[in-house]
Amino acid sequence: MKKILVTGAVGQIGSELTMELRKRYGNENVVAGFHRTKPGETLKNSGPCEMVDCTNIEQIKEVVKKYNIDTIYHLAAILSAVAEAKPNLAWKVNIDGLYNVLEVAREYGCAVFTPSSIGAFGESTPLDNTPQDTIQRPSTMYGVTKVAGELLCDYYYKRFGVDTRGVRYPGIISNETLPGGGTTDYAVEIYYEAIKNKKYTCNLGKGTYLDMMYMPDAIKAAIDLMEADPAKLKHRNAFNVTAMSFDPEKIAASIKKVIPEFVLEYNVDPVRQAIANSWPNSMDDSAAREEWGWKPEYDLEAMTKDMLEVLSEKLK
Ligand code: VAH
Repeated sequence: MKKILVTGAVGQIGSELTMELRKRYGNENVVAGFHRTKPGETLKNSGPCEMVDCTNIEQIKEVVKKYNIDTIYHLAAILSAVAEAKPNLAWKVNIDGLYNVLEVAREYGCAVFTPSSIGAFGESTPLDNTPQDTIQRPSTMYGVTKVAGELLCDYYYKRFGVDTRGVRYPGIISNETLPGGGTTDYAVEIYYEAIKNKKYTCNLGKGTYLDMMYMPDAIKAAIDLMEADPAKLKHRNAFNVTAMSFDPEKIAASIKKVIPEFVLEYNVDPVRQAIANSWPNSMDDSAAREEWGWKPEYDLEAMTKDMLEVLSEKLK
């Protein structure tokens, strides 16, 4: 049976990924690694939790040895907007933290899942139908750490045989844990505000198209890739995966079909807008579809229906 460590397990993706992994592999076989934010009741009461600061290699080693870990889902990271405000911290967590995880994986024979992002592209990348293999000259510290992370994971596979795999996630929308400091956070906040106030002031401008995905598909992508037949993987650490592409107007229109009185306004954040402008409008994810059967289940309408149903209950 797999023995899994999830770093960043209290984050937006990590919190739901940990619960799904516990459902599939058994609660006691999935360790929730946390650092600054302590785990909530759900994570604490459903399986083992351990303090894992990914910038402290000894802490990673201790947990890997204590639980005989064979697979690490490394989700601990500083997201794009926070990374622009704190570039040194972003390098320390996103690169030194990844390096530590890969070194421990090399020493103890663990497979490693590390997400990259649409943030790994820049303005010189073809922004429409962005190819799997193309120019990557990001202009953000987040993007620099994501490109370097992709290359580091490739190196550990080729040089040391570490089973490293990863995807380039788009913006992820979810209704459990709020995202922490990303450029795509608006696409989560808009649903909460639609329920609470029937109005939302968006910090990205009209016509800002970005790839997006609903959390159930994001979790499916991570687990399906880690379960995929390695013989079929031509790429490994940076599969483009997407489910939809929309701008604030489009997501507002889908909300208005359920809440007709919803009003969208704008107050553009120049930092987030500059980051978003350097990211693809839409990615080509054919390599993931061909090499390990990637296929999202949720489109914008299905995601909006589910988000508004779940949040209507949650925010009662
Ligand atoms: C961010 N949500 O906005 C993250 C993600 C593609 C976006 O990397 O930084």
